[in-house]
Amino acid sequence: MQSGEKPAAAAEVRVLGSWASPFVMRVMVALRLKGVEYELLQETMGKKSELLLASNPVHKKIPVLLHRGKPISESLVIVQYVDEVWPPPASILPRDDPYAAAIHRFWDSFHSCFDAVSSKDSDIERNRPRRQGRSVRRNDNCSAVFRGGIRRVQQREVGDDSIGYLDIALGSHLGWIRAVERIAGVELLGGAKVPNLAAWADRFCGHPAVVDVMPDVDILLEFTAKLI
Ligand SMILES: N[C@@H](CCC(=O)N[C@@H](CS)C(=O)NCC(=O)O)C(=O)O
Repeated sequence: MQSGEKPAAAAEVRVLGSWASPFVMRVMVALRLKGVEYELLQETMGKKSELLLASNPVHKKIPVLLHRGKPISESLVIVQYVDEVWPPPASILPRDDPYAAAIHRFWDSFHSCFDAVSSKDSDIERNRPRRQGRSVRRNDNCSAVFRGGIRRVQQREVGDDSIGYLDIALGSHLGWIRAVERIAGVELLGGAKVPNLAAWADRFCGHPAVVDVMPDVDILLEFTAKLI
């Protein structure tokens, strides 16, 4: 259990996941924003528990949210479920503005480009140094996509440090993006190159709902080294 994780009362809310997964992180951040207590059931890398196979028989992937025993899969589906089940004041998607909510959902559809960087089949994770630079360059246009998405979330009022759906969808990848920067020796989110984006990333990582679950880069690097 990561520091800060709270055991749920009678395990009403459980998350099948792993501390290192950006998709699981989305769920943990959403629950924390809402102040919902949950229990994280750590899945072991390379193995799938009976509970996971029974709860997500279609994709067999984490995260799965178990709410009073009922399973829900797909991180962003879970984030929207959490937003609907647990009431404001913390709202994840704009409640009274369907257009703004649609824009958030539009931008989240680009998250898949980050999967290419962090998936276990990527050149980076398979430690193919000559191809790593190419992989990162190919994925550098991700930061352009990222900027587009973040521009949308930055249209909130000055001084409003709240985080919402798109922050969660994109920001949960920041730990791995920083790990990739270190592995490949490139700067994707550097303050000199993309100052607004870097400021957003720092703000997201420092948010009380995020700070205890955002994995430390050194620990992610150790974790990656064990995989390859
Ligand atoms: N689209 C899924 C992606 C989930 C995903 O890729 N989870 C990874 C862990 S980061 C997983 O369970 N991998 C195991 C596998 O692919 O068998 C979501 O958003 O929940």
